[in-house]
Amino acid sequence: MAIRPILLHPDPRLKKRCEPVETVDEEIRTLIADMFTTMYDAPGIGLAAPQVGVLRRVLVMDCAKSDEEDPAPIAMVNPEVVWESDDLNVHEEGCLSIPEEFNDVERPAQVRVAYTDAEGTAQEIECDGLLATCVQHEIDHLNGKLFIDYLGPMKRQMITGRMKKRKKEKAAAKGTTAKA
Ligand code: K1U
Ligand code: ZN
Repeated sequence: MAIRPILLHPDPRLKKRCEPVETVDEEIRTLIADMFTTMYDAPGIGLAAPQVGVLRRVLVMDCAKSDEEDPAPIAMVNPEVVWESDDLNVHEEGCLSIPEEFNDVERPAQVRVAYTDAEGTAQEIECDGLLATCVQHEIDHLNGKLFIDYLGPMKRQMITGRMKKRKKEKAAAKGTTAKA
């Protein structure tokens, strides 16, 4: 189980719609295992495949509330929101591809998601609270959408400007050139 590098915004791969997975095979199971390792190492509560440069419809999450609570890992292949509530919820969101930036985002408070699990079995789950926020954030990644796309253009441009600067500084420290 390997830690894979997480792509940082702006990167054209984070703006692409990802391709569905046809068969949950060993390659997909290795991707899922690596994504859990990468997410826990970051640390984060979710991670989508495009964030590690793989443009397939795969995500992982663990929204367990605290270190005292048992881990609650969930891997989803080809997730689809099949129902969403009319009532909305505002939650502060962060993103491992946009570190150190946090903003409130309004989304449906509850969603029902159909997906295939790591064994290739069809599943359906009803999500609310942080899990509902997180699963919608991760499914957005699979459609090339970032949480900053919900913000006004001024806020979005400010965050993108700060990220470009940080990427340049990081690349300079490593002696490489920042892409995008
Ligand atoms: O998709 C991602 O970039 C992961 C992101 C998921 C997310 C967080 C908050 C609201 C919606 C979606 C993160 O995990 S950011 C890091 C984070 O939230 C966190 C990190 C350590 C402990 C607890 C939370
Ligand atoms: Zn994210």
